[in-house]
Amino acid sequence: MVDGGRLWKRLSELAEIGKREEGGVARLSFTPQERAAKDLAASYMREAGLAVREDAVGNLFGRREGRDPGSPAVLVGSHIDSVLNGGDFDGPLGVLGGIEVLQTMDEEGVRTERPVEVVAFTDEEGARFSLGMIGSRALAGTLSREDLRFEDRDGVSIERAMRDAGLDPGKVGGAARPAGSLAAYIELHIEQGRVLENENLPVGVVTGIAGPVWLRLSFTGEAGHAGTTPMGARRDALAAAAEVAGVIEEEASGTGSTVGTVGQIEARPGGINIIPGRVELSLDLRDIDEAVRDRIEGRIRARAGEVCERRGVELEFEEIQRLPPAPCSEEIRTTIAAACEEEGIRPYSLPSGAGHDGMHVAGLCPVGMIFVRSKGGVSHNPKEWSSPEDCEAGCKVLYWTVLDLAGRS
Ligand code: HGY
Ligand code: MN
Ligand code: MN
Repeated sequence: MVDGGRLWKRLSELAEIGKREEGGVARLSFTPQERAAKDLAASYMREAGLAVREDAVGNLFGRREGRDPGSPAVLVGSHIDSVLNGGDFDGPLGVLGGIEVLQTMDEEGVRTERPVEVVAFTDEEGARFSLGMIGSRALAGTLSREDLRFEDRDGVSIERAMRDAGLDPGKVGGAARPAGSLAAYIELHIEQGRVLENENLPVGVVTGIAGPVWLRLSFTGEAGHAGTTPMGARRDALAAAAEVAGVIEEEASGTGSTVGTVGQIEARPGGINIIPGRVELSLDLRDIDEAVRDRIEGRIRARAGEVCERRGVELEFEEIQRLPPAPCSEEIRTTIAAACEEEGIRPYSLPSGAGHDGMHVAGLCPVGMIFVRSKGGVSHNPKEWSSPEDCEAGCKVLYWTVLDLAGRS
């Protein structure tokens, strides 16, 4: 059966890569830290006896053949890139858990009908280029050359970062997997919420993944002298943005299921004695119900327009991404629930507020997710933590699920 000690040791080793002095990890896509993390994961894949390869966008795969090598593969995976101040589990648990399952199968001589692959997707978080899920988009064949124009804070585009990492952006189309080539995708991930902790459960069955809309709001007022411009004669872009941020919080709080976040704000010219003339603000708006999300988005757009009209500030919206909520496969949910019972765990279903690569892989095959309890629900924070026991429990549920999906022979 899976070796929870080996999984925990590998989680700890991977967590050292990109470790920041102030705590947390930073492994942004196409950086030396992410490269080192992929090299370490590749070494674990080889220890597990897997055939290791990388595709045109840097997705790292480990493959174990089945009795019927031509049959659609079961794909297990997650990501090892992180947010700017990430924790040790968001992503790595799913990649290392998948490797642990395949290594266990190899050590126990388990044969399956289908091939099984484990993947570490490139740039799930979008922390560097504000797009995200580049690897799973490419796998699903939905990553366009246009998408590669997104730039990081230093003005480096995805395209340039790929070239610097030795990849050819012109070949990203080659990463697409043909329809029918995958039988199922299953991801083990930390919950990043408090539901399982409140239910006193180590593991949960994910029902679906909330759909995010990411927008960039640009406010254009008029820069001016902080000392000589009367309050009534200003077109202060930052004061307008601040009022709109309050509107976002108020509207998103109104439904009980929607979440709205302003994660980035930039005021220019940025002098202490200059009234800001331009402000850019990000909006991350999500709901498991697309109609509710889009209704709230409409209300935010309307009210933001009124605020800016009153203040004499121009407002532009740029859409960065818009993804529908992704329901998990009923059949895979049933399989995961049976695996939970196999481990003596009460099956418990819950939605995912966080986005995951499965939202894109869902375009190719049925997807399922297994959640592991997060302490205090904390994530995207160095304090993110799940216990060794819960990680092992999640990996055991993943093991039974993969055996069922891959057809143990
Ligand atoms: O943004 C998300 O929900 C995920 O952590 N990438
Ligand atoms: Mn994640
Ligand atoms: Mn994350």
